[in-house]
Amino acid sequence: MKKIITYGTFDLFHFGHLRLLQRAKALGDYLVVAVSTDEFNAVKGKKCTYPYEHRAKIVEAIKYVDEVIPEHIWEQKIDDVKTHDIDIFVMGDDWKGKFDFLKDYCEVVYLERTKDISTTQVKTTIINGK
Ligand code: C2G
Repeated sequence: MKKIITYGTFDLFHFGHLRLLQRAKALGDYLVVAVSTDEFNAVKGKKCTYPYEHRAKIVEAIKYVDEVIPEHIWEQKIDDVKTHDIDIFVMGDDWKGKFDFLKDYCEVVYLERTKDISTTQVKTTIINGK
């Protein structure tokens, strides 16, 4: 069984998130998603609309996702890859190169980011009412 892992905040879940998870799952048989906790998002400088519990439950409900774990710190990735026996680490290509150190432990794949959608854009659209 080929196991995949990816990480993210997944706030205000949108089509870009869905396409990332869909393409990540297509690379293997089992997809683990590490969802950033509210505390870790503060470290990332991200203010979430939805709390961790809600973001994790929404991601867990996505048919491509097999398991959700919390992302507490930047440094947990090597342990996660080992603990979950991961074959492929996947991120959107806005992170290209940032996690190449994981190549010592698993395959690293950066998938093209979906254009013209982001959590920030969703918020702006709602605020501006258009
Ligand atoms: N993404 C995408 N297309 C978009 C928006 C996001 O492919 N239009 C991808 C991102 O590249 C990322 C995933 O969806 O792989 C989750 O995006 P975010 O929730 O913004 O995650 P981020 O804040 O980048 O957290 O340790 C890694 C971090 O936790 C990543």
